[in-house]
Amino acid sequence: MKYGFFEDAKREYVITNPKTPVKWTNYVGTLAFGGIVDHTGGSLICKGDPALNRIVKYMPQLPSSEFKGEGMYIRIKQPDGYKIFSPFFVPTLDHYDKYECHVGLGYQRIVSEFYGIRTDVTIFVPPGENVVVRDIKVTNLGDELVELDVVPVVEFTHFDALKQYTNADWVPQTMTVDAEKNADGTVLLRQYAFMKKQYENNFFTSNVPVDSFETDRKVFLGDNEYGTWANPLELQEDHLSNIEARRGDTIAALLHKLGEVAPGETKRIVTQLGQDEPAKVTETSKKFRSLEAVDAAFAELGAFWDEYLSKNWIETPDAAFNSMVNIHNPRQCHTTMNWSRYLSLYQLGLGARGIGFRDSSQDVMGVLAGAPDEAKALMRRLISVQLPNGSAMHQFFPLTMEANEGDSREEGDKQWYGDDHLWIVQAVSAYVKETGDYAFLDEEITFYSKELPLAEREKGTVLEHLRRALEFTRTHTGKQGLPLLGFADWNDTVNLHGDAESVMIASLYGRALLEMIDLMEFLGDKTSARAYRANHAHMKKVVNEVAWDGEWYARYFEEDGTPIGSKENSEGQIYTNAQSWTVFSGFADEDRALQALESVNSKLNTPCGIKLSWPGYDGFDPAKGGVTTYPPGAKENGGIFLHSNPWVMIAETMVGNGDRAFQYYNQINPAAQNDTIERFECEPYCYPQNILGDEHPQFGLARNSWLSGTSSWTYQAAVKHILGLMPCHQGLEVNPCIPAEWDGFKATRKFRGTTYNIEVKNPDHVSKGVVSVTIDGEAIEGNVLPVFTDGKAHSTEVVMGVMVEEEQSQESQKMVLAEG
Ligand code: IFM
Repeated sequence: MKYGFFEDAKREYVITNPKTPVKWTNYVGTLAFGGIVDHTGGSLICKGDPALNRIVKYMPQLPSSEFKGEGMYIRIKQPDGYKIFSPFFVPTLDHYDKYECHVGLGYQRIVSEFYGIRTDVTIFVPPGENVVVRDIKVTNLGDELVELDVVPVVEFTHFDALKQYTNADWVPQTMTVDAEKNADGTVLLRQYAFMKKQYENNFFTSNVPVDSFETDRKVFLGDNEYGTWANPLELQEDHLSNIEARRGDTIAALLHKLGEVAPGETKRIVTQLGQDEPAKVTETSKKFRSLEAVDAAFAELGAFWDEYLSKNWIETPDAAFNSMVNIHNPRQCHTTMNWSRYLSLYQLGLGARGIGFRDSSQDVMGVLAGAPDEAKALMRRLISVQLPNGSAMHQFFPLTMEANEGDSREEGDKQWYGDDHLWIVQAVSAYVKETGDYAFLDEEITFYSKELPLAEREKGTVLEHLRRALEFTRTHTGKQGLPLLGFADWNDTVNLHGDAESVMIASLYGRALLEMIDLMEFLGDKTSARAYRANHAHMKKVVNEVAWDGEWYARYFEEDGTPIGSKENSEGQIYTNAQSWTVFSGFADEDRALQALESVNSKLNTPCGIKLSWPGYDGFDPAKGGVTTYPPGAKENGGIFLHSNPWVMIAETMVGNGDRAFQYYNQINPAAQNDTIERFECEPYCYPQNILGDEHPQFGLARNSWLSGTSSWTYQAAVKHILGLMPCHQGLEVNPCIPAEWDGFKATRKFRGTTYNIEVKNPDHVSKGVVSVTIDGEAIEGNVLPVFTDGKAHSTEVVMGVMVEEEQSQESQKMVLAEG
């Protein structure tokens, strides 16, 4: 790999060349406290809400060579002054002998060698704490004594992130830093916007004596800021100014004089950047001055990931698949569950965004095995912004739980998204299947109201919330009988006016109904099961009568009945989601499913992934909305919108095409981008949201890494559908759909307290079909592993093979489960 390599044994990706095509990032901490650290040490840290409580000024739009948020300088004393360099390469850009950024699970470790000095810095948020720790070790690799100074620096932002960018004079007029010198020589710098003085203070401190400090960027850079971050003029002085800034661009720089460092000798400094109530800051800042506390916290972080990843471990013949499924993909799922679409180098994180109802409902499904409690807590918050009529607010701010409808609309347009509420049905269903926590369905949660205070809001059980979600869609249909689009569905950018209708919402509704039928039958509520089955059959009929276009399903209908995503259209003739979801919902019978998926393959697939639609709209059309603001091939306008790719993989497994499902998996696997990384540009260890499609001159260029529903769905496609380890109400179903050439695979799956050591054998080289299952040597009926209460590990052998006719027909019946 040109820029680095995977080191699976340490669960890291190691970047060895700092000049990556764009900044490659990692996440530390959680939304409660944490943020992004880039591969050259820059950081963007927030507490609780990136828009409303941002700590560090990270400007992604500045060139990659610029100082962003946080950095560090090392000075080597020389007879004629100081040799100054950044061990993070940026912003001084010196020649390095070694550069390694270890992208770890919840930590970033940067190891570099410049001018005979090795610097090894581990950056992480101790679990549950409101500080970022930078554990800095500096080693003299040379043969002679060197006199070294270490100067870590943070640049603060106004807490209201958007206000900082407005450049209003009153922002710098409020920014303040106070300094406290401790008896042991350590220094604590407190920073706040004036109105936060009594409420929350940011702080920056270290665990060793400080020679001097700086808090005013203008003084640090020098020469009226004609000094630069690449060469801060104040660093040529023996001491920093010790100024406590009372306005302006506030920073925190601590000059540590390490004195003489002998050959081979290492010195260690720990810095903390945190936030707390003013009265607690002094006490809080003491905790990680202790090296033992730092080491223990880092071990605790590792233990969290050990536990999280231990729920599902696989060994297949494909190393890149193993690496993604065992480490990087579940890790990304945890990150998306945490941050929703709120903070990355590409997501807004500034103004009215918050946590997305649709997005987070999908994210939840990616973490259920490893983090069920976190998932449940997030679902409670999501459900609490569902409206009494069953639809949902589009997003909410996590600090205030204030919810809103999302993007602004033109007068007369609908105020709701047609799909949001349906995703939570799938999320809750997946949660109870994974955990067996059926009591959650009885938990009472309020419905949202803008007008009523919390105590006066209507309450309903979780199950009631799900029922109302389905009822909203059942009762909001248009002339064709399909669900109304509202302002938009999953595709935010197709904004049709009036009573437009959506085939994707119909299919989402169909899938949600299948989940409810299954649940009702398991709970013994036959009446509800029957009613939901009738609703499913009805919508299936409508979709097949109205939306089948000959070789694929149309995607939308305008109010006057004009189809979109039909061969009648010259642009936007075919849309991926109308094909995958009609299969996933059980609406497409086998012939149509195969035909629709063939059309996806022939019209939408590229070597870089499946496009969302084709051909792209070539010019702005207010009647279609946002999709036409992009050039053809970009984002939702015929770009390779990765989120939609796993849905096709899933659909392919449902028709038994394991080879194609795996081909689709591989072509978007970022870990397999070795040869194309120069055009791909993004991180190889996480999925991006989009890749430019083949109608665009920069076909293959990826953007918007990390926070994408691609993560949860690709993980689900891989584990539940390709490997076929599918939680169901009765136990763990094993029904793989793999490349026929595989001899099989092994998996360790911890499910509802039982550990299954599973070996799947594929002697006949089929893609799908289970002919026998044994547990601890005993054959069982069917392919659902029962839940054991003995807490022991159970070894399971699954043999794949050609199914006899009767078994096959049972299998295809499952595909259209609702008909049963
Ligand atoms: O489905 C949306 C998501 O909610 C936000 N990002 C874009 C996707 C497709 O429009």
